[in-house]
Amino acid sequence: MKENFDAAAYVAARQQMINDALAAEMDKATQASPPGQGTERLLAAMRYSLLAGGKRLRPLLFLAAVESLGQKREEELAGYLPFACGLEMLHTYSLIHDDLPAMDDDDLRRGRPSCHKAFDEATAILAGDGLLTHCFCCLLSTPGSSAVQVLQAAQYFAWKAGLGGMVSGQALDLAAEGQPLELAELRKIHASKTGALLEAAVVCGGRLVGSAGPQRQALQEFGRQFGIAFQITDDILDVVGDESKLGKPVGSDAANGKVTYVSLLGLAGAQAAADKAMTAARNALQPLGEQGRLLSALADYFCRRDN
Ligand code: GRG
Repeated sequence: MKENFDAAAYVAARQQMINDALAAEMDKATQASPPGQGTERLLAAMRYSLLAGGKRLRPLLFLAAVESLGQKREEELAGYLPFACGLEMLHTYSLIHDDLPAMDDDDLRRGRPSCHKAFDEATAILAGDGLLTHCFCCLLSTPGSSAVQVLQAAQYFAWKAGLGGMVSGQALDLAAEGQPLELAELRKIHASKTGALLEAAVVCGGRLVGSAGPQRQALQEFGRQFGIAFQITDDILDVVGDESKLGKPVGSDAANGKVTYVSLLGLAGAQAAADKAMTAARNALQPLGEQGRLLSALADYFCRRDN
């Protein structure tokens, strides 16, 4: 990584690469799907949510791990884009389902009507299902690494996205609704619901380029701590953020009576907790030396975000 590294320019270039790959993947899937009115509507809803912007944080972290730990040149990243696309598909499915009336019941996502508002509930459920399942078609078609490495990374990701992480976290969150929560319980919910995918994105990047042992542990701890800092920043932005930049209303956590880091710690306390987690994330990367600098710069960039 160069001394005068420009994080904003790096992120913009990688986001472009990821967006192009996602659009190409959806074109390919459209060509291969059985034609008809039903699939046209399903694919339109999948595209609507997937190609609606978003920070592309999980694929960015994944590619950064591949790039720095595997010492890959930019042109070699093409071999890892299917995996990156799969990560974003799974994340987008979780947002579509989370916005449904039976879950968080949110009308806005990524600056426009959420999927079930733009289409209808049944189509939004199917669009989520389509993205969740197509994620694994993408992950398993990653040509950059050996078949064994790809299988092991995909299995790890499936666990973290499901019972070992996000889906269980969502279940814990639903069960906690309306209950008084302690900080430790809140951390546990978010470590699964939000943190597990972020952690898995980094670890899978490392696994695909052969990182193991202490390297893998460093990535895991970095992902875990960054996940905490990211979630706290999300809670802070829900209080002090700008709706036009966030693409969703601010104040929704308080309006829905949600326990957050801000409601438990206050704004200053939440900021201090985010800073502490970021320091721990940077420290976790120390054993990687120069190879940890890109991930550290990305984490800093996204914890100073305004959306
Ligand atoms: C429905 C199984 C299921 C799970 C949903 C991730 C999740 C679980 C719900 C999202 C709720 C939420 C807003 C959590 C806060 C942190 C978070 C994951 C924010 C959204 O991720 P970003 O900021 O979104 O990366 P973009 O749009 O930039 O991709």
